[in-house]
Amino acid sequence: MGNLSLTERKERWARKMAGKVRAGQAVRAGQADLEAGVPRSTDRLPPGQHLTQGFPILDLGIKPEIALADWRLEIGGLVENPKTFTWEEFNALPQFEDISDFHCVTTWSKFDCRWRGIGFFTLAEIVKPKPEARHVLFSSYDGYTTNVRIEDALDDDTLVATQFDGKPITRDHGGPARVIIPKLYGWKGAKFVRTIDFVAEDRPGFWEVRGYSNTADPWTEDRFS
Ligand SMILES: Nc1nc2c(c(=O)[nH]1)N[C@H]1C(S)=C(S)[C@@H](COP(=O)(O)O)O[C@H]1N2
Ligand SMILES: [Mo]
Repeated sequence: MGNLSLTERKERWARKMAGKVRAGQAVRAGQADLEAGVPRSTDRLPPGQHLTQGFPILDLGIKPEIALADWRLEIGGLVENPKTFTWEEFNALPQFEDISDFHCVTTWSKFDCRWRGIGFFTLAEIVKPKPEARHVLFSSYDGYTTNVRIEDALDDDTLVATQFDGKPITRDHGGPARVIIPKLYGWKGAKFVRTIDFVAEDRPGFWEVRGYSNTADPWTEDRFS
């Protein structure tokens, strides 16, 4: 698995936030630059996408209602320390905030989404994936599943978000907790996330078995398989 130290990840992430690298391919100006009037990069919209001002809602027609007392996040598979978090335990972990652009395969993009939650790298440091782990599978309270390569899950800006724009994520948008992987199309981010499994063999998820790309890179219009 990735062997970058936490500090190296934070440094890389800071460079992304300062608009200096294309981590997650979302080049953007940092807050200080914006205040100084430095123009934003104009190549933030991937090919075939259009910008939306709203925030569309996409789900399977089910928005599971999960009482926080019953909520659990179970992380297991090929890890040294499998762990099931309660809501209190989960929220006591170090918090991570990240602003990123969201790209849905149905062609809408939303800029500057401010997510807060727990960095995926923080979770990985706790459960300690074994070297055989190559893929990460997510499953959700609505029955949704999706799969990514471990390196995408371990990206600096991947997080399990509990807040959007300073407020708890609404049920419409996948609360209490949802996964955000900024550099991939939105379907790779499981709303209502319930389990995270580290595995050796890839296992296509809900949309992946229905013809969506396994890798889902918005910048190469990697939409369908
Ligand atoms: N559990 C769950 N997660 C999901 C989905 C879903 O149907 N169920 N839809 C995916 C798709 S296709 C997209 S584009 C985003 C949409 O997130 P939003 O509804 O907050 O815009 O969630 C993704 N995660
Ligand atoms: Mo989507």
